[in-house]
Amino acid sequence: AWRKHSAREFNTSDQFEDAVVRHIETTLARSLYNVDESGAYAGTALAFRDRLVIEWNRTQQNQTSADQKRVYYLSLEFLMGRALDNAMLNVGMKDVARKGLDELGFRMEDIIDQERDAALGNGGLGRLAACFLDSLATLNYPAWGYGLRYRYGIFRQEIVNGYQMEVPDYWLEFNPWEFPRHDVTVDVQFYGTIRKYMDDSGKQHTAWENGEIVTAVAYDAPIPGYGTTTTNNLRLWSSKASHGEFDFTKFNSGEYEASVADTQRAETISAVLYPNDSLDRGKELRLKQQYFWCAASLFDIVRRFKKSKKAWSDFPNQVAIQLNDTHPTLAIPELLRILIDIEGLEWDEAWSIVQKTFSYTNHTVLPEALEKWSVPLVQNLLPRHLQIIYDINLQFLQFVERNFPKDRDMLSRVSIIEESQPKMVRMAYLAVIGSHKVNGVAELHSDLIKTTIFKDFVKIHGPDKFTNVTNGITPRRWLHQANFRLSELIASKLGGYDYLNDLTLLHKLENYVDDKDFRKEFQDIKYANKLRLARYIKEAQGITVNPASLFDIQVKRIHEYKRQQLNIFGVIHRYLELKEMSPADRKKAQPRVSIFGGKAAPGYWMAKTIIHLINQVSEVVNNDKDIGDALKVVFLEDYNVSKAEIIVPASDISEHISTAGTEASGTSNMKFVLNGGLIIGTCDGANIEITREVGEDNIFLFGNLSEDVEDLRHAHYYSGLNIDPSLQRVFDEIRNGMFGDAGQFSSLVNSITDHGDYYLVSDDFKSYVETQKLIDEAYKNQEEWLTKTITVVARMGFFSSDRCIEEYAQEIWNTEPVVPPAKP
Ligand code: 26W
Repeated sequence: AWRKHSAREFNTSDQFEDAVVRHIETTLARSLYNVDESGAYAGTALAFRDRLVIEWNRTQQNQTSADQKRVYYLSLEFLMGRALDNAMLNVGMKDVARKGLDELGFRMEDIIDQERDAALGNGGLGRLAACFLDSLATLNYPAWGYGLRYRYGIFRQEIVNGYQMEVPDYWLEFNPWEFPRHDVTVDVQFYGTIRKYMDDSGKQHTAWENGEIVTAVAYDAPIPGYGTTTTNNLRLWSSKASHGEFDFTKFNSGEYEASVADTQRAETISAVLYPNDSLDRGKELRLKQQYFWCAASLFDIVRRFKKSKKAWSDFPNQVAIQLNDTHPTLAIPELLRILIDIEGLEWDEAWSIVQKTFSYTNHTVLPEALEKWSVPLVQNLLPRHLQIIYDINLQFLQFVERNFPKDRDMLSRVSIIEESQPKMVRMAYLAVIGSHKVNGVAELHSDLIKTTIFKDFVKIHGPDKFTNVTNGITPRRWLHQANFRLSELIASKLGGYDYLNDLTLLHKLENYVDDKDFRKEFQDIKYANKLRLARYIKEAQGITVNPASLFDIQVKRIHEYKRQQLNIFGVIHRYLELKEMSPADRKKAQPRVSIFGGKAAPGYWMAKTIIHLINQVSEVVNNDKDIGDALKVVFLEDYNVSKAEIIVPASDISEHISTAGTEASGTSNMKFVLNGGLIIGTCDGANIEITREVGEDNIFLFGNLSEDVEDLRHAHYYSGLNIDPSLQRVFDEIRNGMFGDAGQFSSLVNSITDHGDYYLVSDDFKSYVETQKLIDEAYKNQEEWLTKTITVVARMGFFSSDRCIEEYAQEIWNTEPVVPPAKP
């Protein structure tokens, strides 16, 4: 009887309206009288969700029977943003929905705007994970993401009197995209004791017992590919108290309050995303999060593998696990524990399986971001894992000793355990040793890790273990969705949207650089995008900006190494120059809008000071009657993924100006250029490869090179700084109170003048300012500028995350796509 029925999909706007109405009335039990925008959003989301779910089920069944190697992407962060627009475009029914919504009396844009961002990430690393999920599905790879279902994502930023305030982001009130799987749970243990014993046959065993148990509950979200029916799974774990016998005893013995407290303690584990994006603070709760998520994911992966009844030696042929930075490194000792303690494998066999299964991506060389956990902390929380880590270390150090008997210091340098007080577990070393491949995220970065933090490991394991996979971005969200008119224009010239599945096809646009109509249309689209951002700035920030000005944008997490301070000092310099000009000269100057956005980690004082300075400068400059449109300064509150979709298409210039050697890759640089914006940047991260692709004439590079950084820092220390008079004037004006109470900014200015200028602001200031001058000049020649912007778009094919995923699949995972099933 089941065969006669099937779930129905809408295909026309009429059927779409039916589905919306049905969901509003029944799924949501809301009245159809005065449905508001939030109701229309809910109905629309549920209608599209139905379509996704059908493909999702088919994909999962098909992948299971295909019996191929699956990829598991373990990431503590997935910065997904909104899902509805993406679902509509991937399913290909956005126009149908637009018509339907119109007939119901709603504007598509307003409905899309109802959705809250899924902001389960800090920045680059989390957004990269989201782009990778999109590419994995689009390319039909059988792949799952595993993460944590935080009740609170990254905080919402409010600016009050120029200062950042953090407001909790409770985002789950209505989330139609997730499916709780109350039947998919894993019990995870913490603390406890170790018991060694011998069985009847004389075999040695280790048991980890008497710990505290917390239950992980799976929440799944569908990840649709573009131009394919493949719909993969993102599984996020939520923590809750385990209701084993222990708790019931408590209930029965009248310890009700204690039991409720246990429940809350358990729920705390997945409560909140840590908002640090580059500082390891070594908090116990963070370690708990990491183990909770690794243990639940590994249990789930092993459970799935065991259903296949294959031999353990087949595990690495069925499973590839990618570690997104060191956050999931505990998965390495956890898999060993499962294989040895629970499944009874011998060490050597288990270790060989582990190494073949894991691979590790490094995203930073900043020393303060490299995770280390104190041995006493690990000993207490995960006693068995600490033993296993020591065993790994012992085997490894014996190997090193045999092979490098002459290098006396080598052992202490490469030991997983740092001999400090207290001792520390170096997670990056554990990740390197437990993986078969280690990759950096841009060429320069991958070279740097081989010569700095992992230098010894290149000698020990050989150079082939280390590789590069330059980051990429999904052109679906970052062009087709964020800049639909440009996507449409490109499709009209390239004969359709195939380029969204093969971004290298963009190169054909070079044939149209001289096409008058095409140029006009391209320029109109950029202007419309700037107008849209100008309207948003007016609405959100109350600042009027002229869309004909040069839009100069720097949006990213606030960090000294990213050097927003260099940018704002440059803005102050420009302001001082404008003030000195005659009104006639000021009229001739190229008008500019300097736009900033980004969050500071709540405990990162210097970053917060930089935000404060930007806001104070904005206040002074925007209210200076002499200046008018010649310069406006905007700090956009609460930068996030959905705001990036408005900001990115609207740039003329974007800033990627990190101290050379510090930004591993950067990915927003790629987004801006793909949308026809040019870059001012340092020779750092992926800027270098962007230059290789677009040509040196189409990017504004400045500043010192990474190979000179060490010497410059050394020189600061021994011979002092060389502060250009133009920068000195900026400091003088800040210290004289031009931007309010100077005391507020003294730590920032002094970090340069008195404390070694670690990020080389003084060394790069002059060339930065000169390069900005070149930009003003170049922008005046609008025809040439337009030629550059079209050319760079045509040359961005390399930076699709599809290309990255193919590289991971071939060089690291050794996996093949699964052909999606034909529609029934
Ligand atoms: C332990 C605290 C912590 C948390 C997050 C340390 C470090 C991180 C991340 C690795 C920070 C991050 O997002 N890194 C960025 O990763 C992007 C994707 O590869 C790169 O494009 C950026 O250059 C890099 O800063």
